Order: sequence, then C-alpha cells, then structure tokens
Amino acid sequence: MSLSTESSLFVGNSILLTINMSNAISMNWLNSTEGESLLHHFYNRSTNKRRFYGILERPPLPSSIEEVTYKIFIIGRSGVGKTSVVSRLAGNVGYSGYFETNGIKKTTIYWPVKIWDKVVLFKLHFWDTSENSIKKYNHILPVSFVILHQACKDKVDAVCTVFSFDDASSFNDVPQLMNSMSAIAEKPGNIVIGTKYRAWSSLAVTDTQVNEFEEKWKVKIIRIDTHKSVTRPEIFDCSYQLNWICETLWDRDQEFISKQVVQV
Ligand SMILES: Nc1nc2c(ncn2[C@@H]2O[C@H](COP(=O)(O)OP(=O)(O)O)[C@@H](O)[C@H]2O)c(=O)[nH]1
Ligand SMILES: [Mg+2]
Repeated sequence: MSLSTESSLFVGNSILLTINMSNAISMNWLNSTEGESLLHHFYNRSTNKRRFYGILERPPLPSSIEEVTYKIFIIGRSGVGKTSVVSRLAGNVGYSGYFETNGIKKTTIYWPVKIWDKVVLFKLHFWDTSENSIKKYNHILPVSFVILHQACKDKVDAVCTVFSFDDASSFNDVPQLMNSMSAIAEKPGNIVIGTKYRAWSSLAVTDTQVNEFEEKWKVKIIRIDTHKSVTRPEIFDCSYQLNWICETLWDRDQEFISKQVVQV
C-alpha cells in the first residue's frame, strides 16, 4: 500500500484499536446520508453512469479524506471472466462482446469506504493480463514480455484469483494458482472471485464447496455475475464486491502493522 501524506499518522493511531480486526468496513455505508452525499463524485445521476477519472485526476473530495493506493494482480485461466470482472467493477454493465486481453491492461477504480468512523478513499489499480497473449508474443519480444509480466508482480498488494461458477476445474485450480504467487516478496493478500454466479440455480461449483474452501484457506469467495442486468444504479450492485476487496486489503495492512508493533 502507499499512503498519501498524513495517512500514516491516521493508520499509526489506529493500530492499537484495529489489530486483527475484521468487518472494519461498513458494508451499507453508501446508502447512508453521508455516503449519498459523496456519491456524486463517483456516479452521475443524470447519465446513470460511473464517473471515470484519468491518470492525473482524482475525485474532488474534501482534503480531510485519506487516500490509500493498492495494486491488485488478476490471475486465472483464460475465459473465466478476469477482464469482465474489472470492467464490471469499473462501472460497465452487460455484455460487450468477447475480446481476449492483449498484453497487460491497468484499470484504476476509486472507491470510498467507511472504516470505523473515518471515510477513506481507496485507489485500486487492477492489473489484468492473459497468459495466452504473453505466450503468443513471447517469441517476438521475449525480454520485454518477461519484464512486463514481472512488472505485474512487482510491489503487488493482493493477488485476485478468478474462477467461474460454471467451470469446476477453474475452481479446483484456485489453491494452486494462489500458491504459485506465494513467492512474491511482499506476501500479497489473497482475493478470490467467482464469476457467472446465479443465485437459486444449480452451478458446477456448489455452496458447500465454497464453504469448505473458505474454511480451509481462510479466504472469502466473492460472487459476481458481470452480465446481470441491474434495476438500480449499477454502483450499488457492485458495492458489496468492492467493499470486500477493500476489507481484504485493509485487514492485510492491519495484520502487517500489528506484526511490526509486536517486533518493536
Ligand atoms: N454470464 C456471464 N458471462 C460472463 C461473466 N464473466 C465473464 N463472462 C463471459 O465469459 C467470457 C470470457 O470473459 P473474459 O472476461 O474475457 O475472460 P478472461 O479471459 O478471463 O479475461 C466473455 O464472453 C464474457 O462475457 C459472468 O459473470 N456472467
Ligand atoms: Mg482477459
């Protein structure tokens, strides 16, 4: 994580209160009066679209609101929905045709959360790639692609493993995929997302399997259907998933800080 100025003081002051916490983030805060009052920075009511901020822009929130930045590397076999997940979390709804990701795509999503009594702005950099395109171009530009692929893993805060609820083998791959990233020096947190989830339907991956996985690996599985049509503003329909991603990142930081405190 990288913190904007003064954030470390805030984090520092919170250490003793928040060691080993969970559910620090208020899941329904966006619906509160305070949440609603900030919503216009993230969502445009008249066009019904998420607001997009370019590389040098950020939501014009009061300066008292802390900003924290994280890098998330997306992995998972081809076709499970990695690109669709990032696109959906960024505010795009529905199917827009299938295009295999070429090379590496970085998407930045701003997301406000309420942690205990503070509003914190999360700046999430999602790095999406495709093993196929790396293999495809490897023979042409071997060195640059190896370097590029390496860049995905550099200073990564969390690895997000994606599988599809329609494909049991993609789910069975998850522990191995998580393991394959365990050598990364920063010891990134683990986020797991299951796509093509349809409530009340029979799926290739069952709720029992999900519960067993969560129990065994101590990682929550975040369910999503990126194609689900929405009746309310789309931002409310993916707030649960974004809040969980932020919660995972935040908990990992608290755990890290608490270890430092114990060592001192
Ligand atoms: N119905 C449904 N289709 C999905 C979902 N996620 C991805 N897809 C479709 O699955 C295909 C592969 O998705 P894509 O995001 O390109 O996979 P990637 O190769 O892992 O990046 C595309 O046709 C998507 O539209 C989902 O949650 N629900
Ligand atoms: Mg892709």
